[in-house]
Amino acid sequence: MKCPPRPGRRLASLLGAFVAATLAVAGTAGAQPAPVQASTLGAQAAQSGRYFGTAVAAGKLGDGTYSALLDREFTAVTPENEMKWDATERSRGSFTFTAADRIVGHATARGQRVRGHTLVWHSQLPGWVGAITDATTLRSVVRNHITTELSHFKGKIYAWDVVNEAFADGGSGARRASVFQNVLGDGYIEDAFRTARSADPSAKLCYNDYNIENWSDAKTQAVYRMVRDFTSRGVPIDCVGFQSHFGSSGPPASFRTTLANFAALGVDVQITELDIAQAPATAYADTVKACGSVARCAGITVWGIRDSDSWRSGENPLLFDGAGNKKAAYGAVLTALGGTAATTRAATTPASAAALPARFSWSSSGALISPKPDATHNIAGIKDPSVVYYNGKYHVFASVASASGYNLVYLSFSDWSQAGSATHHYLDRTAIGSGYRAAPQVFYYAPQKLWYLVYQTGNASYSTNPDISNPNGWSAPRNFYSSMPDIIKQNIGSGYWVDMWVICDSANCYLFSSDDNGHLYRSQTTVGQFPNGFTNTVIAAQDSDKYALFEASNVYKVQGSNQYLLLVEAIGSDGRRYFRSWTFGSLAGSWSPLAASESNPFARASNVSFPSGAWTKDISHGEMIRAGYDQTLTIPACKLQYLYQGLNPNASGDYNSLPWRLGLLTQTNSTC
Ligand code: G2I
Repeated sequence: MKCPPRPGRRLASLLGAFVAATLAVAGTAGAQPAPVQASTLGAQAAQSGRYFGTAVAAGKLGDGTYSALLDREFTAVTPENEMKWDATERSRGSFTFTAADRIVGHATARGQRVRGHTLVWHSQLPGWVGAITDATTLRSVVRNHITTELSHFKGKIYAWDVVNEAFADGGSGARRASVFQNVLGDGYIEDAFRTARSADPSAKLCYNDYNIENWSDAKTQAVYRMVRDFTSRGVPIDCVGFQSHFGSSGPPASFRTTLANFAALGVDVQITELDIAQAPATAYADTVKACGSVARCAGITVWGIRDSDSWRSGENPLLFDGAGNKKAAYGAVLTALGGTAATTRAATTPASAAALPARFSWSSSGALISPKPDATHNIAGIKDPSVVYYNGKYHVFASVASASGYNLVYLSFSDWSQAGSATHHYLDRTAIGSGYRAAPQVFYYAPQKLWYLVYQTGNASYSTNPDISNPNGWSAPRNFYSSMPDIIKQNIGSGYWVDMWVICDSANCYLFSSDDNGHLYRSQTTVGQFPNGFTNTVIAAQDSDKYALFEASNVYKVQGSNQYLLLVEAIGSDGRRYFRSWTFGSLAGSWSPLAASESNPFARASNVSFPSGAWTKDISHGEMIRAGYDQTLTIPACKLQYLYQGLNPNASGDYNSLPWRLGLLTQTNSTC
């Protein structure tokens, strides 16, 4: 929301004499009691919401030392060989799951998660599969293998390694030659993920590989490009497994960066087969810390329990010696398992199903971000946030407002508990300049490798920056339109042209805007022409009650589905701000109501619980925490989070001087 001021339905509360409002900040995040160190790997990892797992061999479950360590220390298991193709479908159509069932039964009886390993892999593949030369036959064989195996274990598997080691070693970044690659071509990986999602929609679906831990390696980059392509096109992938078979020097220095960069694509990351030659304590600790510093690093699996259980037993690479004694690396791991809280947001939603529920409920943080006035910025409110999670950090852009006008601010932080202490960079000190700038929207425009900041200046404007973390890198404002499109002039009445929003599919980019007069507009250009060429402006949605379709629209792609989500801010019968929602199948398509009424809102004070007394009754202009950060504006289908502006309910006075603060909603009725 923006300047200039205007009365809404909240005349009574907003137009009274200005009262200097003191905002009672309720329950700001942080300040949690220090956790007590647990005495086992699994319990310690659980303190930050992560699992700590091991590879398990069915044949060793009868070994008392082995199973005692397994049951005591680990909260997840991966069958080391028992779910592989040569163990499960030795001849075509004839499936055996006996050994795998033993492991799954042992784990589920003890509440341990199971990682399914692995469905499509060039190794440990029976000869009859490798001998297939006909694509139609092989495709149906692969689909049948995946579907049969996933159906057998349905509901029991936390995450599947759907495709394993599909990329070649060395500097080529090419796919590895295999019967799958050679006969089916690149599309086999995507097909495997789609088949897996249909067979067990409740399991996370991972791509798993080794030598992808060093960020600059060609193999890492190639896998990253594939995952980015998958997430941008809605191919169902939820996680990437980094096997992490390390030499004695441990993980590469860039490992944390690699994990963070993959996580920023909107997938979980997992360390799936960790072992380190000679098991140096610091190398293990470094690996664990890399995971602990990335919120979406869901857990760590070591590839075996005792050195004698290891596939590289000559290198003594594990946490227990052959007799089952803890090695030095064990203590280092236990200590390093502190780490920031894990958040896993991956969608596990079948592409065909309705991805979002028809009702929503939320819990809110207290006010997390407040203005930080300085000598030259006298600021009353911080508003209209846009946010992306990129490179291990949340990057927030927002309007800063006072009676003298609007400009923009930027802050970044790695965890919401640090949001309040982040430095505020005022963008009027950059080439963006002073004067009226408000309601920013940020995204990475992948085709040009540039960040875009879209905002309103009276026109729809934008700046670009090659580095989102450099506030001084933004270019001077440029306009998307030469002037206000005619259709807006004809319909705006006494409203204001506000809240520009860009989203692209693979062919076109769309620019949405509102007029505070009941109309949502949409213009269009091609991905190739963007940011130029926005034409064909149409009314995308309208309401004869302008307060019911007021402003602050967000449009998102829902990950793993064919749905788009539209949110529009409305002013309720009580004068308070809230959001209505609609879905649609294409960006230029027509909308169907989702949670679109005051009694069934997307987000309104009535479906939000607050920490200790509602610090706001308005749920106003904000941004979803996205699954990625590019121009497709992809959001997860589950566990939604929404950064919004709220306000002390007792505040009143000049609209531009109201003390808006930013808080975070977290969905509480997610079904996945
Ligand atoms: O190679 C290390 C790992 C790399 N990533 C994928 C993992 O699945 C892989 O695990 C290893 C197992 O730890 C070994 O136990 O995969 C090997 C096969 O590539 C496994 O070795 C096999 C032997 O080659 C077979 O001769 C043996 O029958 O283990 C089998 C069962 O003991």
